[in-house]
Amino acid sequence: MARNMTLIVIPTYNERENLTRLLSAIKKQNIGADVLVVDDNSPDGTGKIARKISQKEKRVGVLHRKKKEGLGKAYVAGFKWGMKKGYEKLISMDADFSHPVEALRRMIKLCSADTVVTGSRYVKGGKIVGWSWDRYVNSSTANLITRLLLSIKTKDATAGFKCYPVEFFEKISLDKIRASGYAFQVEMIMLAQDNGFKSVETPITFVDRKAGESKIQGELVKSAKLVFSLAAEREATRQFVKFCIVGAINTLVDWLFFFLARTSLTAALGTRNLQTLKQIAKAISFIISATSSYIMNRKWTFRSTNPRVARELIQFFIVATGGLIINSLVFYLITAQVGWRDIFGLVIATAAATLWNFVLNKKWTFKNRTRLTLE
Ligand SMILES: Nc1nc2c(ncn2[C@@H]2O[C@H](COP(=O)(O)OP(=O)(O)O)[C@@H](O)[C@H]2O)c(=O)[nH]1
Ligand SMILES: [Mg+2]
Repeated sequence: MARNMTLIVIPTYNERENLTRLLSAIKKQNIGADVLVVDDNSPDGTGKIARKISQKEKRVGVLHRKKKEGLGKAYVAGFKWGMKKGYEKLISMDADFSHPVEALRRMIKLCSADTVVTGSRYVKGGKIVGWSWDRYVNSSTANLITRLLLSIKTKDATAGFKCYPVEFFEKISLDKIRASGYAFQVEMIMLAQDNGFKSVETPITFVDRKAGESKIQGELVKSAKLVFSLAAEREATRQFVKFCIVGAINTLVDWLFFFLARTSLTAALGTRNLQTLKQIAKAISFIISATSSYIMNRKWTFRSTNPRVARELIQFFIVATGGLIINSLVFYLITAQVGWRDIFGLVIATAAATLWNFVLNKKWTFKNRTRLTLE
């Protein structure tokens, strides 16, 4: 294989009907890139076909692997090979013509030392051809959930058609990649974002395969699990879950102390001023539950070591008061203005207040900790 700037890595598993045609379609593009086929010992003989072509074409190489270990592992092996050979840009591409060869030149051009390029289905101009309605819904929903869970900015987070600068592989460690299968693509774009690489998307028309079979069946659950565990490892997600647990516990604390205070107040002072006593009981339970919530969030959720506890506590109370106002305001708007049922008002108001409390406490009250969330 000639030393070249760009390497296109194509993992294959039973792609005999596609590979020969794809390799000549790439050749016709005249982009001067080399190609590495990574075959997992395909039972249909794709590996042998690849070997034959590579003997004729100096721009084509093959990596034969012993057994099917998944898309992610095949890519890791291919990228490592390419790094060792000194390529500057590395492309991931499927063997089934879903990724248009016409986009290759554009992607290589857009890719630079600090920019990862995605051939994207979900930006303006991007299209999907040949997918049934339900496959489209499944894929775009999975894409959306993945983006939300991992806060990925790239619109096509599950895209498999990408061009990476070698600097990206030098910065991350390919041995630390967790995904062996389809979640690999998600993990890669997440790593690019987390490591400060720019993400550029160029629209492509994704065409469903006409020959051979998709290998995605049975992979979906595995990939979803990995996305969830990646999300669970993100400090921001962990903090949010902890914050919600603290919130739930202290709602109970709030109720408990409200009843205790109301009972003892009415026992001592009688029920003549019941409304006033209730308000006092509510204030007492708010102070107690907010303080306990502050302690739990300081120690557990945000692990704050800020010595200025009084100041933190005051900030926490200001945020909590704001949360209460938002809670009642949203509830009022939803029920009285929009006219929805109380239960919807309750749910949306609680969600809005929780979000407000979380974001403000994270960015303001306990902000001395945010430094460490990049890990
Ligand atoms: N080497 C290798 N390639 C794989 C494996 N699983 C899928 N592929 C290849 O990865 C690409 C994408 O797979 P495909 O079945 O088209 O997935 P889909 O487009 O999501 O249905 C194709 O080129 C497959 O041949 C695997 O376990 N090992
Ligand atoms: Mg495919």
